[in-house]
Amino acid sequence: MSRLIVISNRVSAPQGSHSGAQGGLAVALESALREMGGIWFGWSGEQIESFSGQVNLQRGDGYTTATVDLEEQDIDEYYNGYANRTLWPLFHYRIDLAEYERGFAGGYQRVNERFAETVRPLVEAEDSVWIQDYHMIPLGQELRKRGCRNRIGFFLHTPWPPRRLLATLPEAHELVETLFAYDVIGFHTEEWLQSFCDFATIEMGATSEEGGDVIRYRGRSVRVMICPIGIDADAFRKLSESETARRTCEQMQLSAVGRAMIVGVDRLDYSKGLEERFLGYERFLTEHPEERKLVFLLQIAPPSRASVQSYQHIRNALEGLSGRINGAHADLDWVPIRYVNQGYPRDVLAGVYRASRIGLVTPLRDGMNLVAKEYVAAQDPEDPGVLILSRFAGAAEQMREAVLVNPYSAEEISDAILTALQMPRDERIRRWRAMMDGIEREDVMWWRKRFTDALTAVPVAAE
Ligand code: GDG
Repeated sequence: MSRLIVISNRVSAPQGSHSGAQGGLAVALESALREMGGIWFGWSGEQIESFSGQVNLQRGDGYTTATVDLEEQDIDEYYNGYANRTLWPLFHYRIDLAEYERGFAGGYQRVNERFAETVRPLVEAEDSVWIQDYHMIPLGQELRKRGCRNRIGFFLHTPWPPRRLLATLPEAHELVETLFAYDVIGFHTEEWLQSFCDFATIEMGATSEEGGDVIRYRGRSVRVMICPIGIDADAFRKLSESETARRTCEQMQLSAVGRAMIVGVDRLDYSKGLEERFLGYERFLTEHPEERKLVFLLQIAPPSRASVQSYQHIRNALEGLSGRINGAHADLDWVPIRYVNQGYPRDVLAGVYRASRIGLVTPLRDGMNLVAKEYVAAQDPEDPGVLILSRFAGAAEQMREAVLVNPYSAEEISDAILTALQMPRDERIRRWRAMMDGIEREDVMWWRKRFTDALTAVPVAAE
C-alpha cells in the first residue's frame, strides 16, 4: 500500500490518539498517517535568520513529522501577507479587507517553492501526497516541476469565492491554473465546488467532463469532489461525559442561576460574524424585555492572527460593542454578555456546550464550521440544546435541522433566539437526533477515507 505524505502549513506534534487535547483534523490526519504510514510535513512555526531548508524529523507513533523553519520575510509575505491578508479575506468574500500586493504574491510563491524543494526528497515513488488548504495552492505544481509523478490531492478548508470576486485577485488565473497540477481537489460543499468550476470554465475556458466530476484545462484533468469534513463524534461525545466536562457543566449551571445560557465559541476572526451576533442578541434584548433577564450570552473568542491589522480592529470593535451592550442593559444581578478573550481545553469547552440551552454559530461565511458539530455532539440526548446556525456556513448544507439564520439580519437572529428558547423538548430531541445521526455517520474518519480513497483510485502517471 502507498504511504501518505500530508502537507499543511502547520503540523500537529505527535500525541496519543484520542487524547481529547487535539482538534478533529489533527486526529483524522494522524489516523490516516498511522494506517497508511508516512510523513506529515509543514512549517515549524519558528523563525530562523536565513532559510536553510533543514528538515527537523521527529518519529512519532506510526508516522514521522518533518518541519522547516522560515525566515522573517517569508513569514511576513507568505503567512501574514498572502495567506492571511490576501487569500483569507478574499476566500471569505471580504474583498474590502483583501490586500493585493505583489510582494505578498511573490513571497507566497517563493515559500511554496521552498516547501517543494524541501519536501521533494522525502517523497518516494509510490507515495500519495495530500496537501491541505489555501496556504499551499501552488505546491502541487512546484512538486510536478521537480519531477513528482505521484498522486497529489488538495483539500480546501475555506470557502471558494464566487468567480466575480476571485476575478479581483491580480494573480487569479495563474493561481487557479496551478490547481490543475493536482489529481483530486476536495471542497466541503457543492457551493464552493461550483464556484471553482465557474471560474475555471467561464473565466479560463476549461471544460467540464464526466457530469462535472472532472475539469480539463490545457491537457490536464483534475477530479473535483465534495468532501465535507466531520468531527471525531464519538470522542467528542465521550469528552462531554468526562469528569472535567461534568464539573464544568455543573459550575456553569450554578453560575447561570436558572437562566438559559447561549454560547458562542469562535476564533476571533471577522468571518465568524461576532459583531453581527452581538447586535442580533441586543435586538433580542430590546424586542423581548420580558425574556431579557432569563438569558445571557457567553462568547468565548480566543485571539488569533493578532499581528494582522484587521484582527486588531475586530478585537477593538467587539470590546466596544460588548461594553456598550452591557452598559445599556446590565442590572445589579445580571450581565447580558460574558465576553471571554481566551481559549480553554477541549473538555472544558465540551462541558460549556452541554450546559448551554442555545449554541449560537453565526459566521458570515465559513468553509464548514466544526463548532456547530461539536456543540451537537456534546448535548445531553435527553435534554439537548438548540443549534442556531448561519445559512452561510458550509455546515448548513448538512445540518438542515438547526434553526437556520441569515447572520447579517439582527431580526432573524433575535427571532431565532426566541424560537430556540420556546422550543418544546420533543422537538429539540427530534432535531438533535437527526443532526447527531449525520455527525456520527459522516465523521472525520469518513471524511479522510472518502478523500484518500478518491486519491488512491487515480491511476499513477506512466513514466
Ligand atoms: C477552518 C475553516 C473549517 C475554538 N476555540 C477553542 C478551540 N476551538 C476549536 C473548536 C474547533 C476549532 O477550534 C475551530 O474550527 P472551525 O471549523 O469552527 O473554524 P476554523 O478555525 O476557522 O477552521 C472552517 C475548518 O477549518 C476545518 O476544515 O470547518 O470553516 O475556517 O474544533 O473547538 N479549541 C480549544 N479551546 C478553545 O478555546 N481547545
